[in-house]
Order: sequence, then C-alpha cells, then structure tokens
Amino acid sequence: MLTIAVSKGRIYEDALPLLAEAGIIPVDDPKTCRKLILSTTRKDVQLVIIRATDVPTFVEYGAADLGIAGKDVLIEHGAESLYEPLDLNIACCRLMTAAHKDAPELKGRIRVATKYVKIAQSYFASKGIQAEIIKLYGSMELAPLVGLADCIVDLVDTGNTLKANDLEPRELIMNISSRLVVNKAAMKMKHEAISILLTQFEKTLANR
Ligand code: PRT
Ligand code: MG
Repeated sequence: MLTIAVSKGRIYEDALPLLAEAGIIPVDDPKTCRKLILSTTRKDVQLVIIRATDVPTFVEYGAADLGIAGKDVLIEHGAESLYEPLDLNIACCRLMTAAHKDAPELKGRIRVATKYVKIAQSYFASKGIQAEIIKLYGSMELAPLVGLADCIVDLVDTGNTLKANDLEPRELIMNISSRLVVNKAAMKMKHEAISILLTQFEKTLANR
C-alpha cells in the first residue's frame, strides 16, 4: 500500500488531474465526506487528507510514503529529511513582501507579520534589514492596517487579497509551486511502486 498525504484546499484541486492520470481517483470527495483516509480506484494507493503545513511531518515520520506540499511549507518546515524528486508545477504563486499602498520604502528597524517566520528572518537578514518578526496564523493582511506591523510576508496569486485591503506587493522573495515529497525509508522499501508512480507523474507533466 502507498499512502499519499495531500491537503484539502487548492493543492488537492490541482493534484486531482495529475493523480487521475496515474489511475488514482479518490472514491469519496473530501469536500462532502469527513473521512481523513480516502480509498482510491487503485487498491494499492490511499490518500490521507491533512492540513497543508502538516504534510512534511507525516511524510518525514513515514505516516505517509509520499506527499504533495507547497515549496513555502517545505522550506519553512526545513525538509532536508525528505526527498523532493518532482516539481509538480501546481498551486503556483509568489512569496512576497507587501505593505500599505501609501507606506514609504521600508528601512531602519521594521516589524513584519507572517506565518513564514524562518523564511522572513533569513530574507531580511540577507538584505541587512533589522526585522522583528511577528508570527501570525492567518489574516496577515490586517497587520499593517491596524499598526501591528510595517509589512507582511505572504503568498500572492492574483493580488486581489492585497488590493482589497489597500496593500501592494513590494518585493519578490521566491516563486512557489507544489512539490512531490517522498519518505526516505519508503523510497528504499517501496522503491518499485514509487518509481513507477514518479515516472507516470513525469510523463503527465512533460505533456502539459
Ligand atoms: O491549512 P491551511 O488553511 O493553512 O492550508 P490550505 O487549506 O490553504 O491548504 P491548500 O491545500 O489550499 O494549500 C496551501 C498551499 O497552496 C500553500 O502552501 C501554497 O503553496 C499554495 N498556494 C498557491 C496558495 C496560494 N496560491 C494563495 N494564493 N496558498 C495560499 N494563498 C492565499 C494567500 O495566503 C492569500 O491569503 O491566497 C491569498 C492571496 O491570493 P490572491 O489571489 O488574492 O493574491
Ligand atoms: Mg487555507
């Protein structure tokens, strides 16, 4: 049995067509079904549905053999303990700094609100900017509006969320896409099954 960890939101939606090409079609829809383990049309493959930020943890400990996670989540988690054989090129976005549209260029000592504490720390350190990082778990956009922070570090796709809150994107930290990750022991123990799956994904991606 191969267990693949996926989060329920946009990564799941983008991953479905890719999984389907490998013959993996979940029997239930996680939007309407409360099951956390989903059987698929392949008897040898099941999905576990978890929070996006928990995917590296499940795969690291071997609770899932494979996982699909955003590069943002992988870097923030520190995923050296995982294999990352494939860029799936799905759920693409940009990790950026953003500030109020009327705010001047940020300098001196600044306060930054984000859920990406490690990434933000190393980004501002690399620029020689003294930043106090404030960890938030959501609604980062609010922080500059209420004086909690001078800027935020968050994911941007269309830019509509920033715009709706009078913020603007400032600097690109990195481009983000979702990656396939594999548990290191599983890569050895279940080598054949995993490499067949990798080849199937690679073929689908090459034809896109
Ligand atoms: O558990 P949690 O709620 O934290 O995760 P989730 O349910 O949102 O997980 P899921 O499966 O949706 O995956 C999140 C992953 O999708 C992230 O780790 C990214 O790798 C990727 N991704 C791609 C995004 C976005 N695009 C994105 N736009 N994740 C979040 N957003 C948010 C962003 O944080 C901001 O609030 O969308 C808003 C901005 O979108 P625009 O279009 O208004 O710019
Ligand atoms: Mg979400």
